[in-house]
Amino acid sequence: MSDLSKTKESLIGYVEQLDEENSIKLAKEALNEGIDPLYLLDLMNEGMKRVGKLYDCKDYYIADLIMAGLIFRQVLELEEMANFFHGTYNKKTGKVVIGTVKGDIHDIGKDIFRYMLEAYGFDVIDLGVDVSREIFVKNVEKHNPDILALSGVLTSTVDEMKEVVDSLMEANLREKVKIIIGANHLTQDAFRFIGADGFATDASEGAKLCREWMNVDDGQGVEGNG
Ligand code: B12
Repeated sequence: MSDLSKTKESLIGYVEQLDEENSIKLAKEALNEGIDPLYLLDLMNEGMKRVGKLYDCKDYYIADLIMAGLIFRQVLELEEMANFFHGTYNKKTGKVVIGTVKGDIHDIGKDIFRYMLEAYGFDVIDLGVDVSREIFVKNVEKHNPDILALSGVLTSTVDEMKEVVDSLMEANLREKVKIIIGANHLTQDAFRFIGADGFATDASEGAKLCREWMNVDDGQGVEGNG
């Protein structure tokens, strides 16, 4: 890449301005030139945060959030990105059930976390978005996963995450599964209130924690990701 800091500023700026064509073009070029895909996602995320701030200030509207989501999704689905995440691996690290909790339809962060887990050799059952506590309980019962992962980007999802944990307790399933919760807004206090086993504000950190839980040493479990 000719000038990484220029690429960085340009990409964040294109996402912030909702410039679909240039965001995707630059992301593709950067990937072809060898940028770390995870670093690229961080840059995209930074652009999204700026979009969120503009929405907060009422300079952007809901249609702009939709557009930002579409741009991120297209970058996530670039062939170069897919190759990074969907390397072939022959090792099953563990089983994870994942979903975005009820009331929330944001799924980009959840999907990034899922792709990372898959790249690490986890078998992931994705329940999608706006998932009720009953569906989580049913699927923990059915699949007997090592880990249940809850995503909730809206701050209002803290209560719903706690309800999911409580419902698992009521169904006598809580002790059978580790629970990780993830979102930008989560704090130690929210984590303690919810009663999960771990939390992360970043997908990479979360994936690292899941590997630790499964006793996977660093450097193992990923093959074919170049
Ligand atoms: C794109 C977007 C949308 C899109 C989502 C498209 C999609 N397919 O996901 C759409 C248009 C649907 C949308 C809708 C709404 N949105 Co919105 N949205 C955004 C925006 C701009 C980007 C979100 C995003 O994808 N970011 C990129 C990803 C990578 O980041 P992420 O999801 O946070 O994930 C990271 C971490 O959280 C973590 N992570 C996430 N999940 C998990 C799970 C686990 C287990 C782990 C370990 C980690 C992890 O890993 C990721 C990074 O590594 C944010 C702004 C922002 N600051 O994020 C607002 C934002 C989240 N939205 C917001 C709002 C208010 C809404 C609406 C209520 C607007 C409305 N009036 O209708 C609705 C809610 C609809 C609903 N019921 O869910 C607010 C939330 C404020 C709050 N306090 O809760 C934000 C912060 C904007 C703002 N500043 O006001 N939105």
